[in-house]
Amino acid sequence: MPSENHTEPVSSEPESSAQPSVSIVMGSDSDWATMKAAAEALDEFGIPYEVEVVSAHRTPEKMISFGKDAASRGIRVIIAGAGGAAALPGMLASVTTLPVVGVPVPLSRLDGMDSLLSIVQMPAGIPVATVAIGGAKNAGILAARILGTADAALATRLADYAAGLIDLVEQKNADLKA
Ligand code: RP5
Repeated sequence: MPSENHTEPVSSEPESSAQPSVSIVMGSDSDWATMKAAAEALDEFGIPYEVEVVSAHRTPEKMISFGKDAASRGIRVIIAGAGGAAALPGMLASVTTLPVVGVPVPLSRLDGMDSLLSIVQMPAGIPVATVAIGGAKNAGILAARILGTADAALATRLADYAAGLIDLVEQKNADLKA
C-alpha cells in the first residue's frame, strides 16, 4: 500500500523529508501494481515524490481540494493513474494549471481501452499528457523531463539515461552477432 513522500523504491522504506515535486495519485490502491513503475522511474532520477489514493468518483471532494492545493504544496507535476471510467487525470487537470500526466490502468475487462479513451479524450483547453496503457514508467520519465527543463543536473541525468538506452541496444546487437 503506498504511502506519502517516497524517494526510494516503493517498499517499507522510511519516508523522506524531501519536499516532493511530483505527486503520484491513483483512483484505487489496486492501481499501485501499475503505478509503482512511475515511482521507480522517479527514484532512478532522484526526484522526490508523494503517493496518494484519490478517487474522482469515490472521494470527489478530496480530489478537488487535492488538485487545487497541489501547486501551493510545491508539487510541479501530477502523475494520475486510473482504470475503467478513469475520470481522475482529467478532473485533476480541470482544477490545477500544473502539468498532468495520465496513466490508463488496464483492468481485467477491456484491457485498458476504456481507461485509455476515458483519459485521452480531453476537451480543448484542459490537457492531459496521456501515456500508453500501463505506461507508468514513461509517466515518471516524462515528469522528470518536465522538471529537467529547469534543472540542468537533472537534464544531464536524463541525457545519460538516453545514452544508456543506445548502449543497451548496441550491446544486444553485438550479442545477436556473437
Ligand atoms: C478506478 O476503478 C480505479 O482507478 C481502479 O482502476 C478501478 C477499480 O478500483 P477498485 O474497485 O479496485 O478499488 O476508479
